[in-house]
Amino acid sequence: MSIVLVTGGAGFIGSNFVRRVLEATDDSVLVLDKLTYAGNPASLTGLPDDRFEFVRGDICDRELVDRLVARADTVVHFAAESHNDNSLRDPEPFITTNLYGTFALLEAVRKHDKRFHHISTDEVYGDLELDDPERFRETTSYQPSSPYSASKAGSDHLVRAWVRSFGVRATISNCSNNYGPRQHIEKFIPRQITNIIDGVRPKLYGQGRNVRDWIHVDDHNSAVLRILEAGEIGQTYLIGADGEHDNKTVIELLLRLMGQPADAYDHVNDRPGHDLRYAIDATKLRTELGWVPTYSDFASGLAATIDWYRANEAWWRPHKSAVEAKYATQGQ
Ligand code: NAD
Ligand code: TDX
Repeated sequence: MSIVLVTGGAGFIGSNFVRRVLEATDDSVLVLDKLTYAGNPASLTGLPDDRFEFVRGDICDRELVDRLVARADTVVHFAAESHNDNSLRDPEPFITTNLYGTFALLEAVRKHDKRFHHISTDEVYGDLELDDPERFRETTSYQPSSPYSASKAGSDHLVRAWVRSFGVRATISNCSNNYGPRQHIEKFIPRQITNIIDGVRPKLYGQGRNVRDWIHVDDHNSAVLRILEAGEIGQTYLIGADGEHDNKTVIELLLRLMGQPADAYDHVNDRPGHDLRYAIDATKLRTELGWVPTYSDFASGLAATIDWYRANEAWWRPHKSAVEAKYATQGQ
């Protein structure tokens, strides 16, 4: 049995990862999370006391990070400022947390010689044309567009530099857009689900031709566990499940699944610099590590996600009005 330190474990993907580790392994989990607006303690209820510990703190706090890393066998680093729209309003926390916070963790795993896995995003590669036959691969050059994706790109470069210069035992994964339970309602899919529950028309940025490559959060996390088991130190693995859909199609599908007319949505102001298309080629992960996703049907994954938001209104309701008030100031 070993101890896994999970940064950002009260966030969307991190909290689902914590649950998966506790269910699928004998390991203990130590979460370090600052509980920003995006962290929700309600995502970590009902976990076994003898194998789970929560520490509220900042990944930029080097003394705290050093102490927690010393206790762990493996560090899985999810903590980040994660929302593009927020990074356009106020980039500073993205620079602090995503860059300096990753640096603080790297220095600690270097000192204590701990295995490190860095969670990153496909957005570091910029965007693709709609008709481009190429998809992102591990060899695609970095071309981030937003302050968020630039800060994640920088954090990936830090990890590679610490591997090469200091022999840190790290791997990186860059995943496409996740959906599933416990995703903050500022994000596209849960924002629209909770709008429809509230009788509010969903909001589509611009014409909605932008394509995202959707993957269920459990498939992302099964890939991360596989990389921890069998990934090669120093390597990057792209995670994706061939789930490309444009935003208009996703809104129409959500409306249909929730019993509404497919055209009952509003076009709102587009995101400045809005990336057109992301698409992942996960051949390396599939062939070298034998990973396969389990959610092959997007509509049924979405239906289960809708059920989760319907059944867990107490989880999201306290945040809804503040999220919508923020979007309203931007005509979104
Ligand atoms: P999230 O915003 O839901 O959660 C982030 C968590 O990190 C929150 O619990 C927050 O409190 C915590 N946090 C933020 N700043 C912190 C700090 N300074 N110290 C400690 N904790 C801090 O994000 P998410 O969607 O779960 O994303 C998790 C990771 O996965 C991020 O690194 C993100 O870049 C990456 N990622 C996300 C997606 C996606 O579709 N959501 C896709 C690919 C990669
Ligand atoms: O109300 C909305 N209407 C809309 O049309 C919102 C909130 C979004 N959108 C569009 C913008 C994007 O094209 O939907 C798409 C998805 O938007 P987000 O959920 O904000 O995700 P995205 O910007 O694609 O980034 C996500 O995937 C990659 C995560 O938030 C990142 O953390 C991850 O790195």
